[in-house]
Amino acid sequence: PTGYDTANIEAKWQKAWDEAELFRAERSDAPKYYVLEMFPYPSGRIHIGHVRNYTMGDVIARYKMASGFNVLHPMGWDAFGMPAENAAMASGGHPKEWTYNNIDVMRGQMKPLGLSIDWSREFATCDPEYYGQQQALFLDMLDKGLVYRKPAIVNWDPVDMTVLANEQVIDGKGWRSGAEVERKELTQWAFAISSMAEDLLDSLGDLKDWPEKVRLMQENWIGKSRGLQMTFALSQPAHGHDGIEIYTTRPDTLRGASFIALAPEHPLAKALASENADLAAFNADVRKGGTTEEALEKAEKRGFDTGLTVENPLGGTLPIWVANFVLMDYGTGAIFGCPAHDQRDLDFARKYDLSVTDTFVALNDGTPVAGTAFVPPKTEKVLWIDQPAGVEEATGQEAIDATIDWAEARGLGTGKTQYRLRDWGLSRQRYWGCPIPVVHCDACGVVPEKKENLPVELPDDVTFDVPGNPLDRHPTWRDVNCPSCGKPARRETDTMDTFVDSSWYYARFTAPHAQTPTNMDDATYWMNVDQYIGGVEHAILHLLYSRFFARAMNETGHLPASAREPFNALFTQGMVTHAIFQTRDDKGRAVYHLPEDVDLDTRTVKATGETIEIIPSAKMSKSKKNVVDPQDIIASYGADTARWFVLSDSPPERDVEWTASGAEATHKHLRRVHRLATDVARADRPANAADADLAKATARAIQEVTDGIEGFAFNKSVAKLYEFTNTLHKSDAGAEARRGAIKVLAQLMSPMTPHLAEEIWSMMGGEGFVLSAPWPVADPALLVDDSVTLPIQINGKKRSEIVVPKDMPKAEIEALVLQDEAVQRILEGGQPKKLIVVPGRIVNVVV
Ligand code: ANZ
Ligand code: ZN
Repeated sequence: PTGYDTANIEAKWQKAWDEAELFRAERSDAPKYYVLEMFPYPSGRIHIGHVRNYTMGDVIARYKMASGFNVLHPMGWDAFGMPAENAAMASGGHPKEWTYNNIDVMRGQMKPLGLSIDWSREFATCDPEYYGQQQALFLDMLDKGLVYRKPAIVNWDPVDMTVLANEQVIDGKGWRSGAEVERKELTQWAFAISSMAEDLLDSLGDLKDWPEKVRLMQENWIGKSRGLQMTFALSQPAHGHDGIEIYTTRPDTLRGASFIALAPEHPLAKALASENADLAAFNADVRKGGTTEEALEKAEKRGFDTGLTVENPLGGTLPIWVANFVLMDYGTGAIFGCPAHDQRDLDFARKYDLSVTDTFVALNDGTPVAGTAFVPPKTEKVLWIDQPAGVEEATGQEAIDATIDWAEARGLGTGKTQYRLRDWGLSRQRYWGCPIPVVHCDACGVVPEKKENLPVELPDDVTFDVPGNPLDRHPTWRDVNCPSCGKPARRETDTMDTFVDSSWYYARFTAPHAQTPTNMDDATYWMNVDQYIGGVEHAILHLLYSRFFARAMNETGHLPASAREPFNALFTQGMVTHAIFQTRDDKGRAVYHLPEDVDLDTRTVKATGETIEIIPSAKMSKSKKNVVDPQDIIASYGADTARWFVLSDSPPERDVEWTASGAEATHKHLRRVHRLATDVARADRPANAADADLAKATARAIQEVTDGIEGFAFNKSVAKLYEFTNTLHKSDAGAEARRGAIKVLAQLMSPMTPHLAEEIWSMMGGEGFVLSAPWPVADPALLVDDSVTLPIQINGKKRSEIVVPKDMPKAEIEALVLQDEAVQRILEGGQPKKLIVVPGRIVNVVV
């Protein structure tokens, strides 16, 4: 077949690449380049958004290969997690089966895309070979104190019977079950990520090739602040407490203190509750509702007056309340409420009729801001009212610093740097995760499993008919002998948060089958990831956890120090969107229609003739019937069309809208390129004057396409390639020159449309694979633009322009100007009064 038969062409080249093991990465003397896209969760099918993500990585990988780098471009599966278990509960299957089936399906969809992936390195995080090494890493971290056990207040989903991570709590409800989340105290494993807060914050400054917004999000998440830890003496000692230690980041507002609030889990609150049934009931009630800041922000502020008071060092006393919005694991679990400047405190004070005292007035208009919960600006000067440290006109920051000094001098408290970042609780009461490799022994306590017994494998024979963790009710799995004393003991049944799996996979790819978490030689050669690509939804947790793990792996001897920041460059890509086609039913509710069921010319539903409403560029969602399946696109147009489309039109960081007409147009263009190459291959035209012009256009195409790829502006590269194809089409150059230009076109297209590029390359008699040919370099001499466009002004108004060689003598330019049509029309056969040529800039004609 001579036409653009995508199915054959693409299968042929994929097979050829495979057989040549073109993408297999081995250590070598060549400089290395590691490109990684965030690995997918095997949810079922690949999505067109995945196609965009992997195509971007593939463009970089292929471009770097052609540029002489030894490229590592791996792929794997982030395969543990609740959806597998939920599917098992819903349909009676097994999470393992569900997961590996999905992986097979998705791999099967991914391979036809022709990605330059080293599939020999593929793994799924649910492979015992992977998670066994994760367990080894866990034990090494345990050894170094980087993971430990602590009582923690967790989000408890009473329906799924599991602890939820904060981000799994949405509006106070479990993300899967939708049940109202409760707070529960459990002994949990935690990673000591906060011990690295300072380093994680400082090093952000070195990540020059990360998006600014991601660095800022990380910075805010780490949330460093300097505040005051201060003790308020109890007016009357109670339950062995003489005072209450609070933490504040705004000691400058101490004058506005109107009450003390304790977390329900605060030791004093608990002690009081033990003899006060009402308080006990209040505390129990507060446990309903998540521990996320968002949940606490939204929940109605509620409190319980303990009747106790503290002495206010500024005079008088303050009542002690227990309040639902104070967290036990932040600061000291107690605060002073300052209703004048904190919205939560203000809501609380209004509800319980507590005083509101202003501490400053704005300098500009002098109006007090009481009752608006306006926090004194840190960098703007204000006028303070009776400020304890005696400041008058000062910024918030100056007042904070002065108040900390003031409190320290009086022995009231000490300045303290605090991070919002809390240690990362990793215990999950689920089956489909990496078992935590420890044993509980009555005699020895918590004992690490011996490394030679790893992996601690998940049992296959589990049931999901009842909620809760199947590992807990397995008849035998828990029963083991203590690794220390040998007596009967119990296995830990908690598994690890699935974020653990994705926190070190990039390191494992450097030696996916090593008998240790990594192999230092391989890790040292391949790390760091030179270019990481993924969705901005992972900007905070996944990246922060990975940065922590890279440090932990360095401290446990699994990564070199140079890999403590694992990702040199990060790119966050936009989504692929698609229009939603909707009508409304008689109740005004939206009814969605599949693209193939509507007629876009008449904007109607084909079957009923109803007029459709088009919502452009919407996020794809099954329920809105606007999902594009890559498999359909590949079947009708081929992978190269899908790849080219997702790169064109929009800058990679922005969303791109998928349209049927755009896909059609893309395919037409590629077919045209194919035909052009076929014609050129056959043509036999002698060399001529147009050859030089084509050589210049080729040089410019090389330059601009390369710049586009280097600058992550693939859409610009694509646009240039369209233009270059047109130039080639129109060119009268000889056959030899055209063949040369087409070969370069194939090379420049190869990162985006690799199959078509190989096809053309071989048509042109190119040697080996297009990918193995060195990336073309533009001849600098051909890039110099040696002609200029001169505007022609007649009596001060621009009327025309001429293009002339840069070095054309004035006299020749003058002669050309006089022949210009517009000039001749105005001169009507006469001579101009004046003709002034400013070389390289402008021509002025005065008549
Ligand atoms: C007095 C005050 C006055 C506060 C004011 C704020 C504004 P960031 O800055 O995010 O770290 N806080 C302290 N511990 C808390 C806990 N365990 N649960 C809930 N809230 C707590 O937040 C620090 C501020 O959050 C602290 O400063 C404290 O309220 C509150 F105009 O103290 B502030
Ligand atoms: Zn023991």
